Amino acid sequence: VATDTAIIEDRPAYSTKKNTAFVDKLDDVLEDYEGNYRFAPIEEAQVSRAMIKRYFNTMYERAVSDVVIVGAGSAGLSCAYRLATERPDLKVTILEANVAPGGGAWLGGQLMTPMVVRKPADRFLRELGIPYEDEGNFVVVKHAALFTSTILSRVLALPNVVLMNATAVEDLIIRTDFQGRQRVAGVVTNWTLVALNHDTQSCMDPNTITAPVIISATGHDGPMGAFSAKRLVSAGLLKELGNMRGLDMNRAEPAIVNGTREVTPGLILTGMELSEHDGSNRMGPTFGAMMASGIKAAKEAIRILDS
Ligand code: AHZ
Repeated sequence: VATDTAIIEDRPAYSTKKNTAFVDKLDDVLEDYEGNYRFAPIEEAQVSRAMIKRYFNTMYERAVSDVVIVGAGSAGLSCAYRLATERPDLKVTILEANVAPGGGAWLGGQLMTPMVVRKPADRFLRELGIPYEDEGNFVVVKHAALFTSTILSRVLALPNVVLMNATAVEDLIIRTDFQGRQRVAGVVTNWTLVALNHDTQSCMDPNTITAPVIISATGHDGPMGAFSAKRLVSAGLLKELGNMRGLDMNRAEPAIVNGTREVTPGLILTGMELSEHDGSNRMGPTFGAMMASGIKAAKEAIRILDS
């Protein structure tokens, strides 16, 4: 009786004369086959195993990470890019509750597509090779998705980065040392579809990832936002939330960048989550502070890890 692995492995390699010839353009094959386009054969189980093996190996390996970034919006992605390029030795694990990473950075303001970035944050756009129009004190990227898709592709191409989307952080791991000091030492995770159904199903226990540094970039309050800041309050590590104040672009952007820091041992806040923690203003649709705050959070993480 053949085992299922034998069935898969006994298949001859796909080799027709035309297919073994090196072609670097799919168009050439399409033309060659003149309406008889074929794929190399595959077993359904090979597809399942190709995904399962990698996904669960990744979960296994990243159960202990060097840095976990919670939230893949503009701040979280900017942070991941700087951290993982500057320190290729670090295992950087990004957890994003949504299926689509990118947070609010697929659009500019009021569902319009251009993205405004105040100087000097335009330097980051040049570093990433993202074109823009210069308007003097600020620049405009023609479509926010150009920024987000570019930084996402750069981040995902880095070998030390893992992004687990559709995965929500449900809680923080908080340890107390022998002197009674508390430290954030990891995150409690669940697939978002599970996290959204705790009210409808009996106990569906979570999973964990431990790391010496957690960077929370979950945005301002909303269905999922400001997650870690709110948890600090309910865990007794923060007396109360500052609550995000009204819109003031000139106050808000420097406040977020300059305030980016380790707010409690082991936990760095970046991006708009910080406005809920500190009670700083919102800036509305200008994104330079998200990039600069993410970069500052990366530097802060490196400082903590190296200390
Ligand atoms: O899905 C969220 C989003 O992609 C994700 N997230 C939130 N809670 C999570 C959780 N587990 C995992 N518990 C979670 N992921 O975090 C991401 C936050 O992205 P964002 O774009 O909302 O925040 P940001 O701080 O990167 O950027 C804010 C952009 C804003 S808001 C604003 C204003 O309202 O004035 N102005 C700007 C520039």
